[in-house]
Amino acid sequence: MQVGIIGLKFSGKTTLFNIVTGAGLPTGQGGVEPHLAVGTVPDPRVDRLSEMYRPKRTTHARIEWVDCPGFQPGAGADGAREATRFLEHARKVDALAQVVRCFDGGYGAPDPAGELATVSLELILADLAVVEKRLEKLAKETRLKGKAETPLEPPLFERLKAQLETEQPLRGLTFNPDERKLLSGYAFLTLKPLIAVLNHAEGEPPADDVLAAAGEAGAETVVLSAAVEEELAQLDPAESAEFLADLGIDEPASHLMIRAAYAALDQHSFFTVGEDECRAWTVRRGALAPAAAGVIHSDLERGFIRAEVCAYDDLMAAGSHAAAKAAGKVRLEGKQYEVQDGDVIEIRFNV
Ligand SMILES: Nc1nc2c(ncn2[C@@H]2O[C@H](COP(=O)(O)OP(=O)(O)O)[C@@H](O)[C@H]2O)c(=O)[nH]1
Ligand SMILES: [Mg+2]
Repeated sequence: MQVGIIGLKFSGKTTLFNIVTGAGLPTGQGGVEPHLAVGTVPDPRVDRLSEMYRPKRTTHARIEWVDCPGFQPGAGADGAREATRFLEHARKVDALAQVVRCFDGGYGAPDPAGELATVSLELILADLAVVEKRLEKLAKETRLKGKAETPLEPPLFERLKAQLETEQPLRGLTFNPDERKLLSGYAFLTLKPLIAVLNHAEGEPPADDVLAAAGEAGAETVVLSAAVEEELAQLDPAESAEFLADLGIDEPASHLMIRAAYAALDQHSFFTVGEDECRAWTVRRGALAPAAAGVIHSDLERGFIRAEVCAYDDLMAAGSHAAAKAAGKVRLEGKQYEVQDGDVIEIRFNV
């Protein structure tokens, strides 16, 4: 799961990247180089499973974060080049997290709603360019062959064009499964889930109209104060928890970001356990058992026979796998089983 941190220069992207990955990069540079780092997803359930099984390895789920190049709108040729670089990196990720500057910080009066609109327009125009190029190709194909190879495609792309021309993101449209399939190869930016990250000055929560604009722009809204949290993240956990409590912050920014990423991408976790490894895996909500098996290894999906499933809570209540089994809490599930958050799963397969 890859999340791209995007936004204008000096909005706090690199500061947020440091918080979620511990990368410790310098901030305040207006840097335009992309950075990639992996952040682990803390989950106390994995730790407790590990206490129960005492495996050689304990592996938490991971999210890859990309600190995408920032850009400055209307900055001439340099600005255009920066925007192109930003778009190139944003295209590769699964979800976008736009950092919005709500603090002054010496960069001028903040304009959060304006920043949201500016970045949104940049993404819309980039998608529109792709759609127009495809429509030109389809028109040529139709001229040469009398009809488009995939008759579904021209009306679909006309619909995309109409949406983008009214400056609306593509995620506002609904698509049937055939259309989704046709679109899957294009990596449209405005189809990616967007997390709006309101980066505000400590003690100055965002105003209602800013929250409303963020809610309209994104699937998820996160409110944080990046500079403060970056400092706290350098303290030891007990100290930082105390400071967070003093500041009235319930949950550290890294946790808020991870939860928003899971929600935006509609993901949840299941676990595998054993002497070798206890591990958390991430899969789309609603995924069936074979697809979940495929997250572990393609052989497990291909040769899937059955899944032996025990809910995490049942396993903990029973105290051991054997006790859970004796209590009838371990089920054998087939190919149609929809994996639930917290399922402890063993895949039976044959290849
Ligand atoms: N006052 C204040 N400054 C911040 C906050 N978040 C980031 N900054 C500062 O703003 C500057 C730009 O941040 P940076 O993360 O480099 O922005 P980027 O260009 O988007 O990567 C740095 O000096 C940060 O310390 C914040 O919440 N409040
Ligand atoms: Mg930066």
